[in-house]
Amino acid sequence: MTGKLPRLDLGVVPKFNEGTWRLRIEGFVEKPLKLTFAEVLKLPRMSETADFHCVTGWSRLDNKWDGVLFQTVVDAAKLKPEVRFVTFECSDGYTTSLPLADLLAGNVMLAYMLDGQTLEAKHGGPLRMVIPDKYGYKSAKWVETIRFTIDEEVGYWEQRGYSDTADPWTEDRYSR
Ligand SMILES: Nc1nc2c(c(=O)[nH]1)N[C@H]1C(S)=C(S)[C@@H](COP(=O)(O)O)O[C@H]1N2
Ligand SMILES: [Mo]
Repeated sequence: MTGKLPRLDLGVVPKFNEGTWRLRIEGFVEKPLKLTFAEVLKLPRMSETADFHCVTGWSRLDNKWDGVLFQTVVDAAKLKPEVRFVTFECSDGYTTSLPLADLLAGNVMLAYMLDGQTLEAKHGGPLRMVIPDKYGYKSAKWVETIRFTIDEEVGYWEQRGYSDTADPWTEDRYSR
């Protein structure tokens, strides 16, 4: 357990330029979207307190996140019925993907605040995923593109041997 939220990423912290930043929602959707940060802030807002588990062993309890329920984005984009997976592309070049079904839980969100403050760049600001029931590497920081797909696009760590299901409760760390 660690007091402060430790940091783990590819070593680059992308700069946020609000003028050029867009959240792209694409793939098998009826309504592809390209949202400015201001438009993201106007979406219905939620907050939750969730623990965070990194596959390398540390956890940090009671992070308070503010942002948008992932289901809100799903509804806005109007998915085609054949969608089964979701890929997240981040501005540091990181990617990860999950089954759509894992993202419809009431605790899966896009976050732009942590513990009452604007989400710092080092923790994924301006916008990151928070998926409390998966290992940290599924919670993409600096999300830029959310793509709804039929087949899974295997992510960065998952290509390098980490479990694709990433369930911290069964200590499901590595792919078998
Ligand atoms: N874009 C991006 N997102 C990422 C990563 C990364 O390298 N790049 N690392 C992941 C891993 S392995 C973990 S444990 C968490 C760490 O989040 P934190 O740095 O805010 O603690 O971010 C995840 N999201
Ligand atoms: Mo991690």
